[in-house]
Amino acid sequence: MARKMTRRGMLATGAVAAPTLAALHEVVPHEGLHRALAGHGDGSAEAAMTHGGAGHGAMAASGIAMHDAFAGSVDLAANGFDPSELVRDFDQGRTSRLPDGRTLREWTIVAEDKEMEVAPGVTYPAWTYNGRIPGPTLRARQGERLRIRFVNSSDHPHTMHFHGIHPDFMDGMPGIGEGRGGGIIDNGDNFVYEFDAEPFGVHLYHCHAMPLAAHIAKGLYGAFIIDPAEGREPADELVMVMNGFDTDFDGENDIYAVNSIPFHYVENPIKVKRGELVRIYLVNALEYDPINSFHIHANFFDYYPTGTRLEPTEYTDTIVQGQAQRGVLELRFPYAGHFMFHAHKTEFAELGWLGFFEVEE
Ligand SMILES: [Cu+2]
Repeated sequence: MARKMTRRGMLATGAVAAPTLAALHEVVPHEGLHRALAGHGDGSAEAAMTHGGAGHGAMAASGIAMHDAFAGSVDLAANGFDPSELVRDFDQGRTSRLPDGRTLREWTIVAEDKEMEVAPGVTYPAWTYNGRIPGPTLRARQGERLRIRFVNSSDHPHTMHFHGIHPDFMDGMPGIGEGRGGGIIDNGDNFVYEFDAEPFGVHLYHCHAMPLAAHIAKGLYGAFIIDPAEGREPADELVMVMNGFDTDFDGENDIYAVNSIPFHYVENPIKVKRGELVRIYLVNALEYDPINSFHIHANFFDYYPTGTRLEPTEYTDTIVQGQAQRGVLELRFPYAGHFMFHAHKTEFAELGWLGFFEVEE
């Protein structure tokens, strides 16, 4: 393979003959795409760009074509989590009553190193919360007292940094609170984070050890939902954490997904009922790329940024999120059938951030 090609170039020329992602890496130098985008591409890259490989019209076809390049399946059992279950898995912890009548909600979160198959045949030395990526979707109600016992069983120091409102030494920030047992949590140590559930909305937690980008990219993040005190309208609720993996450690992502496994929801569409309210808690945990996005085909949704207000700010089919931005999407599907959703960034979709809803009667 003498000619340098981009990932996109391979799609446009049909050069992908269902190799594994690892093989794909050997023939698709990472810098190729970025050189092409910067105007330094070679002939094949430029040809690919001008022949519509990146066009929106080619999205579905190219996304599916790229899906073929990920042929095979990931050993979900070995990974220890299935995105089809994770998408509706909300961890309410265990509750008890405090003397003042408030609810105390508690979890135990263990950081551990784990080899993870992030695409067929591609293993990744991940760092996880409770053995999964994203970590458990922690769910509480506004005003409750939350207690998270964090155990660091990884070989590296980590923290849990929650987005929310709390005292400084509960912030999981290295250099703040070590005198009270907090701050950076060394391997083998543990710490109890405790604070009130405020404000309601969809938030996230992640490790804040340095170097920050590496600690997040390795898998240490999860969704953190605080329901309004009065609750929300009953709905079929889903959690989608947009993420990716830099499998060759060059500071750029090689695969993209919601809930970690590229194209998982193409092979296993998310089943929903026609006419039923669907609520998506969407979180962008993607490291290295400045923006991510979500687009639904043939439908529109109400969007509640950060989920902190009960009135939507937008009725749309596409939203953009920077890292750590998140929001609540509400929609109903008026038609039965298959409806695609994906990052409205072609490169991300082609490299795994693409799925389907299967709407049933
Ligand atoms: Cu960490």
